[in-house]
Amino acid sequence: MDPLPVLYSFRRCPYAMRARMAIVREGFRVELREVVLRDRPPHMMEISPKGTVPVLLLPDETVIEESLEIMQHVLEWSMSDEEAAWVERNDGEFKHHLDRYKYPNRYEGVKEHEHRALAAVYLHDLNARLGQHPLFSTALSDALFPFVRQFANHDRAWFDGQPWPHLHVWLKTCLGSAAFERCMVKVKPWMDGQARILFPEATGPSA
Ligand SMILES: N[C@@H](CCC(=O)N[C@@H](CS)C(=O)NCC(=O)O)C(=O)O
Repeated sequence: MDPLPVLYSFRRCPYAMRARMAIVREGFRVELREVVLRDRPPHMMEISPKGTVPVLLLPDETVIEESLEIMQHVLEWSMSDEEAAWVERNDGEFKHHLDRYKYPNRYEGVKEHEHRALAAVYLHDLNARLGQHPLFSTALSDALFPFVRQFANHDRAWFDGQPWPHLHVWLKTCLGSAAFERCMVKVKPWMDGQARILFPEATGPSA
C-alpha cells in the first residue's frame, strides 16, 4: 500500500471542513480518520498534543496542526494581504461572537442577541465585499464559508431575513457545490487497525 498522508478530522468542525475542502479541490489524497472529540485517538494526541482537529500527518512525518496551514500546504496557497485580513477577522472577531451566539450557556453573562448583532457587523462587510469585483479566491471562500454556515444554521429564518443578497447567494453556492458534498462524506469514527478510508472517495479535483 502506498503511504498516504493521514488527516484526523471531525465532520462538523468548520476548521476541519476548510482543510477537507482544500483536499477535495486539489484532488490530494489522504487517509481520513474521523475523530470523536471526547475520545481522541492516542496516536493523534501523540503527534499533536494540543488535541484539536484537523491534523495532517505527511508521509515524511511532518505534522501540520493548523487548518490554514493545511490549506496552504495542499493548495500551495500564499495568502494576499486582503485574504489574510479576512481570515483573521473570521477566525478572531467572528468566531468569538459566533460561539457566544450559538452557545450562550457556555459563557458567563453572555447575551446571545448582542453577539448575533456583533457577528452581523462582519457578515454585513462580507456581503459588501462579495458584491465587488474581482470576487475572492476559491481558497479564501473555502476558508470562510464553514463558519458562516454555522451561523446561518443557528437561526436560518433570521439569517435569511437579513439584507445580505450577495452573502446568501455565495453561501448557497458553496453549500450546493459538488466539492462540498464530497467534503461532507459520512464515515464512522476511526479505530486503530481498521481498513483505511480514502478521501476524497473518488480521485480528481472538484469544482
Ligand atoms: N486553530 C485551530 C483550531 C481548530 C479547532 O479548534 N478545532 C476544534 C473542533 S471544531 C477542536 O478540535 N476542539 C477541541 C475540543 O473541542 O476539545 C485550527 O485552525 O486548526
